[in-house]
Amino acid sequence: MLILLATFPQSLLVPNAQHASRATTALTANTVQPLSRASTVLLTAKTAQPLVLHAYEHCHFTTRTRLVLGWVGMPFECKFYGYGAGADPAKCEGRGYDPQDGGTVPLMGKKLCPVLTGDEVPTRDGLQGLGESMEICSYAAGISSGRLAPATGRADVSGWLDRVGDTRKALERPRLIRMPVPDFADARDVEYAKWTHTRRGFDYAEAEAATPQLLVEMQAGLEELATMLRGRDASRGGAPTLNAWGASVDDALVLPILRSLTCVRDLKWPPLVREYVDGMCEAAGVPLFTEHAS
Ligand SMILES: N[C@@H](CCC(=O)N[C@@H](CS)C(=O)NCC(=O)O)C(=O)O
Repeated sequence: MLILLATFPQSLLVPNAQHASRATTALTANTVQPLSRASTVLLTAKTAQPLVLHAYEHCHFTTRTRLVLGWVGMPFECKFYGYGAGADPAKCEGRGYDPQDGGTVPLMGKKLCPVLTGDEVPTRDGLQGLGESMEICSYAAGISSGRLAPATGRADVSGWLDRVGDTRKALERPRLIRMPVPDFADARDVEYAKWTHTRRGFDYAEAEAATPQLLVEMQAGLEELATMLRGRDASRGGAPTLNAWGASVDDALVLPILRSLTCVRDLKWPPLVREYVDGMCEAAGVPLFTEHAS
């Protein structure tokens, strides 16, 4: 009699201990199969692979998905890429590297994060993962037992995001590329990032030189945001939230911006807004850039 036992330690399925509660739902076991008259049995265990979020650490869209997956308690691993990996130097004026097999190119045919992969994740058009941050968020909230309210479409939220857009980009872009993150570990990653923005008219030196004025503008924006926080989420450490009923997708639109702004050393935060970014990011297990702010 031959018995093959396949075991799958929980630690392999649950890289992030805080998401352990949903780990077992990913594990399915086959029943014992008789293989021959000699009553040889093969006992196998089949397990779904853990969800993998293909990610850039600095990317707002990726952060949005990390927040939502974290809040709803979905177990996943992040796989980070160099920002220039998968960009084709022939199409990017010499910037980028590994255009055939870098980044998410083998999964999606192009370099773009975030992408969610896993046995159960719905894909289409022959792609190997689910792209688009809002689709990933909707999928996670839709299949999870974790609670997350949908977006409200609040006009003050979209208006605020629009109004602070230029200011926060000018503050965060020169600083994010200095963060010790996998995205910018290689000089070619930084070069690619700078190229993508400068060719659209962004000036890194000008932005850094304008820091004092940008800080004034951004601090006014944060003061305004403080007046838009209407509630707290008791199930997520009592952290402040945009809506009275607790965390919602509205928060997943605003918090990635605030998280990026933690790379700006001299930015003064209204206490409520700082509590918001600290508490809600911690509830999702998303680290801030504060330690390396410049
Ligand atoms: N609509 C997409 C946008 C994702 C996106 O723009 N991701 C950026 C990183 S922040 C990217 O991968 N860009 C590829 C590049 O710049 O080379 C989503 O919401 O997921």
